[in-house]
Amino acid sequence: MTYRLYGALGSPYSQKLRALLRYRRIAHLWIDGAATREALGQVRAPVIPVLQYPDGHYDNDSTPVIYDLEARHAERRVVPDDPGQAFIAHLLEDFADEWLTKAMFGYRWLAEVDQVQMSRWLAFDNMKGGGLDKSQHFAEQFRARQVSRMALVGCTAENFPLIEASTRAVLAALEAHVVNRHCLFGTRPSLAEFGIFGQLSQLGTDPTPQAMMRADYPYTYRWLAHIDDMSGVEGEWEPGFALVVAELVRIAGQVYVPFLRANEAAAEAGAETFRMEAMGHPYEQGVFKYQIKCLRELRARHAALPPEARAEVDALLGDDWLGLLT
Ligand SMILES: N[C@@H](CCC(=O)N[C@@H](CS)C(=O)NCC(=O)O)C(=O)O
Repeated sequence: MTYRLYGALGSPYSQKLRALLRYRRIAHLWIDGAATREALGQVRAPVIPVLQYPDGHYDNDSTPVIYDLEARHAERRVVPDDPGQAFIAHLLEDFADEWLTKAMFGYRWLAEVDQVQMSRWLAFDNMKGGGLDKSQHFAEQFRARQVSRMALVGCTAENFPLIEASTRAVLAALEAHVVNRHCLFGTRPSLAEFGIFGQLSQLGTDPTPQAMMRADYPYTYRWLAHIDDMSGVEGEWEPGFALVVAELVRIAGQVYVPFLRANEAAAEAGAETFRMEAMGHPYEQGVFKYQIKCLRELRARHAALPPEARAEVDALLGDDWLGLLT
């Protein structure tokens, strides 16, 4: 039996894993709609994408699944051979999964035009027909549910200036790079490109951010269509850290580092919420346990770096990151 990937077009992490399976030429079926709801019953945390393996077992949470596929399939791996690059690729994938996702959720559910358009498309995707009235009824319920969850993930109007400023900085860095080459660590993609693509794929669909990308970052907008299917790409890792990698690490150092630090400190103090400043903007949110796990994993991977790679990575990370990781 082949892999079965249960997801949704409107799910950034589903897009991430689907593009990765395509690049790695890991045969799979893409399944969305009602069947996805059944697959959610097969896993502990009810989140998509859910991957069913050839032996029939199910798993989810895209990052551990990506590392599991690295161990099971030797061809076209997405973790760079160089340990320093492997660490930075993990860090950038984590930044996309845990911070850029706030742009994805914020742009989708803040403005009326996006709420209406996207709730209707997501209902349409989910129901695969079933009549307009029924799908629009479902759309309204889903819209209300998602809008009610915005504060939980920090996507409030008060926090959005920081989310937007950091997202535009990421898009500007990519725009300067993708006109020269599509990948970050040479001519083959790493898990970082798929993490970033997953979140930006939604900005490239939703009315407000799509217009922003087409107007201000047209090549990054088009780059999304390339990363979506790289099954025909044959490439190489190249040593060192490109300018775009240094820039993305710097931006993550400005916004994701204070976020992770404040979240951890609040949790340790038994507080329910935390407040921080970054890029000159305020940000406030409830404590999130999952990101404490992400921070611990970053620290463990940093500590496990061999000395030579550690020196190269630390030179790239700079004080912001080093102050948090060590
Ligand atoms: N860490 C998970 C996050 C997965 C996730 O949050 N998926 C969203 C859709 S993109 C979801 O299923 N949310 C649950 C919900 O909306 O109830 C991963 O990387 O796979």
